Order: sequence, then structure tokens, then C-alpha cells
Amino acid sequence: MKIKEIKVFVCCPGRNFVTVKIITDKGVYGLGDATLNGRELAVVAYLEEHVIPCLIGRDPQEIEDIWQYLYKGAYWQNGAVSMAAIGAIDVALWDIKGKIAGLPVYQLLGGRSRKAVTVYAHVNGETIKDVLNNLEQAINQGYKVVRLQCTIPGIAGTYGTLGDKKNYYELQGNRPLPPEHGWSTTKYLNFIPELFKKARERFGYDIELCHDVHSRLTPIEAVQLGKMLEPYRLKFLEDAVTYENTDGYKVIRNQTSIPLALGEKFNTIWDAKPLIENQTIDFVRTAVTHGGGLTPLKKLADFASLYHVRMAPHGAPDLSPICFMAHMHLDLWAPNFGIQEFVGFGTPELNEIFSYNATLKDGDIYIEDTPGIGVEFNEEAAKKYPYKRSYLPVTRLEDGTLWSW
Ligand code: CS2
Ligand code: MG
Repeated sequence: MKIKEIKVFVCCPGRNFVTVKIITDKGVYGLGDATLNGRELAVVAYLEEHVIPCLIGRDPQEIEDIWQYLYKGAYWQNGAVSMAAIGAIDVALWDIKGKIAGLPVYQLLGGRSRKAVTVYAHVNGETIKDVLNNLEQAINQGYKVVRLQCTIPGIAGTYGTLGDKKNYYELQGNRPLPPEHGWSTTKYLNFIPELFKKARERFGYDIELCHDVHSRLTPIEAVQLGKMLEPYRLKFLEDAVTYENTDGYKVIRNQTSIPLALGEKFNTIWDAKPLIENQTIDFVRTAVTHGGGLTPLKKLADFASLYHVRMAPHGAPDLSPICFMAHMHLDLWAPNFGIQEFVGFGTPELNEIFSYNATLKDGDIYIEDTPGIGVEFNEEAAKKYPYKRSYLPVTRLEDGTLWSW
């Protein structure tokens, strides 16, 4: 069997998605997600100009060699753009191998380690009262783990909140230039502990809670936050400081017992290695799309398991259903699976383009034993939603200092 053609699709059903389709000379095809929010077309160019010409005519079953060839062979290893491209190719090849074998990909990874994938839901709001009412709904829907984010009084566009938008697609889909959001660490540290105090007072400790700092703090500020949140026993505190500052996580670890999650911006196992070896990470948040595919994520999971570090793959709305389903297979297999981020099954427009079988029950997701990854892509429907340039926001302190990490 040979790779005959590789197509790249960009569509924008509310927000942009980049999809790779590898077609073999036997008609078997595989799908991969190459979406890199705000830099989508750079990945398309990397694929079309540099990766695809190297793969036509190759045996799609040589997944490991093709991964090594694209990663090491590029000479310029790593980087968000190249790893999103390689990630999509890799997942599409696992999709093909599963279809050839007539097996769902988790069987190829080593089989099930659990019957379903436990997910954490997003709950946010403009006030603590809002958030707690939304949390009640999530608990009634059966979620066992929930991420809480709330608009900080005086900080417009606080990360993780919707403001006046009805959903993430409306929020993220229409940003012709990067919106500029404000930030005040003082206002944030004065407010967030109160949110979790109120949540525990009203709902107790059976519901597991987590929070995403989105890399907005310095190490000592993260220590202050961690100490104030310790009584509320979070499942994890995410991206307390930027992932690049691995020593910063030692500062947090040495002074607080709060579990730490990070890694959505990791591109390779090398980004995770020092944090795992230093035991300064408890949950690895890397997604197959941004981490280079299932091939490296499997290695990362195996390495992390030596240190009792668990996997908690990124599942934000800017990762396509192909990435979501690839995670279902990784999560069903990984002996050190922790929790999967889940933001819902998307909009009617999204589901017109991407179709897959997954059901949510009591905070767990079940998938069917479809050969491969288990996603179909409707090329005709995708044509109805052309690409629209859109950016992630940048953050500035009140004195104008650029503060995004
Ligand atoms: C976030 C993401 O879900 C998360 O944990 O950090 O929403 C992140 O902001 C986006 O994926 C960035 O594109
Ligand atoms: Mg995050």
C-alpha cells in the first residue's frame, strides 16, 4: 500500500480548523487535525510546501519511521507549526492502520485500561453567583470534575470567560486582529480564592474542581495563590506560570501541595522531561495535535508513568473533533490516564463537517469500536465555511506592559 495523495482542508464553522486527509492507492484514508489557533495557514504551508512532497509513494504503515523522518529529518526540530503538521500526519496514519487492521486505535496502542473516559467540564461566569449556578447545572448533568473560571471584577475579558458571548465559537471566531485584554495580579489574587471558598461551602468536596491560571503569574505569586487555594483541595491548578520557566515550578512545588497541570503548549517530550524528572508536574496537558501525534504522546505517557504523573490532554474548542477522538483512544489505553478536558460536542455547523460516535454519560465518554480513529469529514460541507483570519488575545498590565506568556 502506498500514500497516493494528501489533502489539506481549512474551514471555519465558527472558528478555523485545519484537517489533513491521507489517501492511499488502495482507497483507505486517514484523518488528522493540524489546527494551531491564530497560525493556521502557517501549518498549511508547512504541510503543502515541505511535508506532503516527502510522503507521496511511501508505505503508510511505517508510522514510526515516518515520524522520525519528519521530526529529525527536518533538521530544524520542534516548534508549534511543525509539530501541528507532524501531529496531523501521524494521527491520520494511525487512523489508516486501524482501518487496515479492522481495529479501533486504542487496541493498537495496547487495548483498554478502562471502560470510558472521565472528562472535566468548563464552567465560567461573570460573577461568583453565576459560576456557582452554572456549577450546579454541571453537577446535575453528572460531571464529576469541573474547571471554574470567573471574570475578575475590573478585568475585562478575563481568560476562560465568555463575557457577553453565548459560546467559545462566537468568542474566538471573529478576531481580525488580536484583542488586547487587561490584567491585574492583585485583583486576581484578591478574588479567585473567594470563588473556590464559596464553591466548597455550597457544594462540599465530592465534586472535583480545577482552575486555569493561563500562565498569568510569576512563581512567587503562584505560591501565594497555591497556598490560598490549598484548603479547597483542587484536582489541579493549570499553567500557574509559563511552561518555559521549569525552575518556577520548583518554587511552587517547594512551598505548596497544590497539584500542578501544564503542557498544552508542549511540542515534544523534551518540554516535559525536566518537569517530570523534577516531580514538579502532576498532570501533562499535551494534545496529540500540538505534541506531534499519537506516536510521541504514547512515549510521553509511558515516561510520565514512571514518575506517577498522569495524562490530562488539552481539549479546548480550538482542537477539532479528530483530535478529540484521537484523545479518546489515548485516554482509553493510557495506564496513567488522569482526566480529559471536554467543552461539549460542538455546534450544528461543526457536526455537519465532522461526524463521530461518542456519548456522554455521568461525566464519562463512551466511544464505539469503529476501526481507526472513528471520525468522518464532510468535504462538501466544509466548503460552506471558508477560512477567516482570527487571533488569540494578548494581555497587558494596567500600565500597558505586555503580560501574555
Ligand atoms: C486553555 C485553552 O482549555 C484550556 O486549557 O488553556 O482554551 C487555550 O487558551 C486555547 O486552546 C488557546 O488556543
Ligand atoms: Mg489551559
